[in-house]
Amino acid sequence: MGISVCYCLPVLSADKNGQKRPNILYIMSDDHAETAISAYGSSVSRLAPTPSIDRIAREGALLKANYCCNSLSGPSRAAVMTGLHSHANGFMQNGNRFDGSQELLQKILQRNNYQTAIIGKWHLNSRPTGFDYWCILNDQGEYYNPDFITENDTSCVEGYVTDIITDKCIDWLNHRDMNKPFFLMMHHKACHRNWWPAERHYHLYDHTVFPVPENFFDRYKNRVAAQKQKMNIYRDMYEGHDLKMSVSPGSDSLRYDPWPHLFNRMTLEQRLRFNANYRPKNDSFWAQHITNEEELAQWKYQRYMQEYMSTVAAVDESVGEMLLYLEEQGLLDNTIIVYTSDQSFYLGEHGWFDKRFMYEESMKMPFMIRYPKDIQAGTEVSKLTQNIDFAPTFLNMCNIAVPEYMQGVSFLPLLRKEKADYWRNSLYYHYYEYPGFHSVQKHFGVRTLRYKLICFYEIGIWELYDLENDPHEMNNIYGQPGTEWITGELKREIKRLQHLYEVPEKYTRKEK
Ligand code: SGN
Ligand code: CA
Repeated sequence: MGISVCYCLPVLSADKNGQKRPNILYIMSDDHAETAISAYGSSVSRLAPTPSIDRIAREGALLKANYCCNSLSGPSRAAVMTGLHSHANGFMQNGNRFDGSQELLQKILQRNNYQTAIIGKWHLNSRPTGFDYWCILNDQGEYYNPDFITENDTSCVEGYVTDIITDKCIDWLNHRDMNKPFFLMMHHKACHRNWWPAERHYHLYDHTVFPVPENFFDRYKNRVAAQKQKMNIYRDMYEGHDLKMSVSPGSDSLRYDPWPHLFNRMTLEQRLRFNANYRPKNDSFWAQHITNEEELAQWKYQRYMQEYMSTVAAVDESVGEMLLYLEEQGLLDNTIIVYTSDQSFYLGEHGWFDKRFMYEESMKMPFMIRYPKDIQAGTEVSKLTQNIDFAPTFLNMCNIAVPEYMQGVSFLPLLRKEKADYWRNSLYYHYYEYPGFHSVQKHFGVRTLRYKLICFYEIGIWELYDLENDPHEMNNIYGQPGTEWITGELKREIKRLQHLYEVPEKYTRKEK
């Protein structure tokens, strides 16, 4: 790729017109489903609202068609920091080692006098670069008493991970250089598997019955790759590790726990409170003598949702705390505040948890942004945006030139509700992690405003969805009479995008 880096001369905290540069607070959680954020208005989120996260959208903009380019933690984080698709930034699947020597959003901001920091999940297997301060979780991190790694040491901090990250962020803000604008990436571990709630939320959703998605009992007709996955709530969740189910009535031992070290990290008191919470719940499960598979699947779904939404509750409190802090410090309006997640997540749609597929629930990325100077309260953006656009957008908002090599495009005009007839009508997606966790085949595809064409290229399977008539992607119409024209158009569009983004030949595949 012809990379021409646009280096901007370091200037003080004002741009060349003397305008004060905004701070950026970028809050990103992990695996937070769009349907679990009440600003997006789902029936699930109405039962478990997220008022603080919603406030960002209400006082700013809500992106309604924002997507990631590769629905997995490491690849999404790499795309955000580089403005590049996975093949171009080199981080294609979890476990890769991120090349921190390349140009990055935080480095450009640093050269423009920003003070930069990242606190929380990193998950890129190399040491962070471009940050004045970093304090990261070890790999996925732990919910209770997690280890934090800094430039100088690794230390275990007692407490609940979401709360600790919040405290660390506020502490860093309190001790920052007040003469410089800041860029803080606050990366929560929650609501990632295995969904351990904070103790104060142990009983939050005990009596909530979450609506079961209409395609919960999907049998994956005409969808070979979907048949092959291993992310089914009923079949693939670990009953101990994920669902905290006990081996028998009256027992505190969990049915199957492949990672006992997570429990071993707990203090005796934490462990006792954990047992005091789960034992009666598990005993009540045993007393129901559920033997029917469908009923058991529904029970597991409720347990999953109660746990998952409880971890969301702590994230929402954390966002509330950060907003309050900025308000008290008089920083609210001069700070670009973002809430997003590395990808969205399945909450029982198709019977699943996890992500990875190019289907809507996992390709989506919730995104809201508040910055009154550029964004009117209550703005909604429905054009197609993607995580590779974040870096260009932030630079644009800070009045810093966007490097030409970035593949993303600033969506600031959309946030400002400017006319943008030139805006893209399609998005490129590419998932690479196979074989791997949850057995999702490698695939690439294109999403337009109405259609989605996916190619599982190692098994030679194509899928075509008409999202207007089939929003839940249950009916693969690839190869059906009447779809020839649109299929041809979409295949040409995939080729155009692969050419535009310079996807190496080895990652594309000619039609079977
Ligand atoms: C862990 C999870 C998987 C998950 C991956 C990737 N298992 O391995 O379910 O798909 O992370 O998630 S766990 O039981 O160890 O939590 S990602 O968000 O980091 O990409
Ligand atoms: Ca994730």
